[in-house]
Parts: sequence; C-alpha cells; structure tokens
Amino acid sequence: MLLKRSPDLKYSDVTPRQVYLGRRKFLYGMGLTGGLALAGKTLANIVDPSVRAYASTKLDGVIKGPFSTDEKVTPEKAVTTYNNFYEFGTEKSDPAKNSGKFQTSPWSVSVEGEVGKPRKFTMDEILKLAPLEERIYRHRCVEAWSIVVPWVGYSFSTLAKLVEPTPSARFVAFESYFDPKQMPLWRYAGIQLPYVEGLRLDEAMHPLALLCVGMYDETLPNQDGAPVRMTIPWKYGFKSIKSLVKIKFVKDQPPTTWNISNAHEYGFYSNVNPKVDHPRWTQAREVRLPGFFKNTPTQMFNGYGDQVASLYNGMDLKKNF
Ligand SMILES: Nc1nc2c(c(=O)[nH]1)N[C@H]1C(S)=C(S)[C@@H](COP(=O)(O)O)O[C@H]1N2
Ligand SMILES: [Mo]
Repeated sequence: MLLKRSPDLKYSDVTPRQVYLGRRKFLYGMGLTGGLALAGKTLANIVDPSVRAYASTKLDGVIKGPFSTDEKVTPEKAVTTYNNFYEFGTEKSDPAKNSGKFQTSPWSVSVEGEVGKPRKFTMDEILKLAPLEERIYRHRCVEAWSIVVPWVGYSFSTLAKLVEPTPSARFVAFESYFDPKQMPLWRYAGIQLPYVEGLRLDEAMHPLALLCVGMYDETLPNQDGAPVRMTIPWKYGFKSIKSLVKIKFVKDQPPTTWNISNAHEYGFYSNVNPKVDHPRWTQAREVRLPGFFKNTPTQMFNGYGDQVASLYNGMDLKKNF
C-alpha cells in the first residue's frame, strides 16, 4: 500500500510506534542482507500502517534478574529463525516468515476463574506491573534442540497474586490467541487450536515460571510469542505457551494441546528428563543451537533441579511424564 505523505506529518504519525522505534534495527537488518528485493519488501511493511509490532522495541529499565545461567547465550538470529509456532506453519523457518504482520496491539490478557479479583490486563499494564528482569534461561524443546535466551519479564506469581486465587484454584489453564484470518496456515498445524497449556498451581507460582514480554532487551518478536508468553525453563518448550490471551485458575487439571494431540507421547507434566525417553527418540542428549550434533547432555529438570525437584516429591516421573 502507498502512503500519501503530507509535509506536516511526522514519521511517528504515520508509522506504528513499535515500527518507528525499531527502525534502526530494520536498517541494520537490511544492511546485513543487502538484497534490494528484501529492502523493498521491508520498506513496504514500514509504511503500511496496518503492520504493527513488525519490529521489536527496546525495553527500558530492564534489571538483572535472579536464576540466570552463565552459559553462552545463543545468537539472537538462531532464536528468531528456528521456532515452533504452529499457528504460523510447522516448519522451523515458518514462524519468522509468516508472522510479520501479526497484529499484537492493542492486546489484553483476561485473567479469570477461581480468583477473587478477575480482571483484564492491557499490555501496557502487564509491562508496568513489576520491574522487568533479564533472565538467561536454558530452553529445551521436546524435539531435543536447546537454546540459551536472555528472556525479559517477571515471575508469573506477581500477576497471579493480584487476582487473588481462591483456595479451590489447583491448576492454571493458559490459552493463546487464535485468528484463522491472521494465521492462514492453521489448517496444516495438525493440532487443535487455540493452543492451550496448563500448570499445577504450585508450578505456576514457582518463581522460575516467567511471564515473558521480551528477549535480548527488546519486546518479543512475533515468532517468539509476542507480545506476552510463558517461559517455564524446567519443562519441555511446548509448555511455554505463546501470545497469551487468557489465564484461567481452575479446580481440575486442564487439557493441554500436545496431550490432546498424542497422549502417548506428551504428558501433562513434561518436565525435562534425560531418563525418560520420548517413544521415538532419546531425551538424554540435545543439540545446542546453532549446531547439528546431539552432543550436549540433557540435565534433569533442564538443570533447574535444585530449585524445582521438591515440587515432585513422591511422584513417579516415568508415569507422570
Ligand atoms: N501458541 C503456541 N505456543 C507455543 C507453540 C505453538 O506452536 N503455539 N510451540 C511450543 C513449542 S513446541 C516450543 S519448543 C516453544 C518454542 O519457543 P521459541 O520459538 O520462542 O523458541 O514454544 C511453544 N509455545
Ligand atoms: Mo517444542
């Protein structure tokens, strides 16, 4: 779409905030790839006011949070081009290719169910609820690849406490945004949508469970679950639900997407466990991206055992996989 320019219009008047704040990153990206065709396409997106949140925005006032690993951080490029986000396609490169125009503003998250104070949080409110922390977590996909990411956010418990869960709240059910119009590849996802996930209440309230609004000091790219997602570092990646719109505190264990799809292969708990293999492959080792070889040993609870093992005292983790 072509934009009619008038001399008294500021760039910020015609350009969505996230795009103009991210313009330096755009230019940098274009410089790296250098292709004219790509530059043209990117510029078209910049001037199309319907494109929002195309680029990430620098997050201000991010403090160093607790629990960061000192392992080498994975290059951002690998983290943003190798994704699972089935709403935008099932190939690892699909989400980066197909989520560029995903509208993530305005956005709000509804928090409901067994709570004293149900409410909707706007994205602005979510960004301001608590100081934003950088937490460098390992992230281990059930497909045996892993990354180390400087996520930005704060403990999910901070938000949860505000809505005052009642004594009958024993689980938390999460739901992703779903819009077939914006996600035309949804038909090929092969999973039931909207994507849903769940945690036991004590898991959700564990300080490691992150309500995540950014990575690498910026807002989340669409392919990584903009504008807000969960990040549960001791569980397989599919528990870390993206583009959250609903959080419901419930009495009973909620249905979860991959368990619905194949209960034999994916359980409710899905704790990273090198001793419990997936029916079709080993979980003892993983590929650290960007790489090719499954030569990194997988750690129990993805290395977070000291903090979370006690949540599962007395449970048979082979049965509760
Ligand atoms: N809504 C939604 N959330 C999702 C998924 C998805 O397909 N849809 N994939 C999950 C899987 S399998 C993984 S490994 C992580 C990947 O997160 P990342 O792309 O930021 O690394 O997102 C999880 N959250
Ligand atoms: Mo995954």
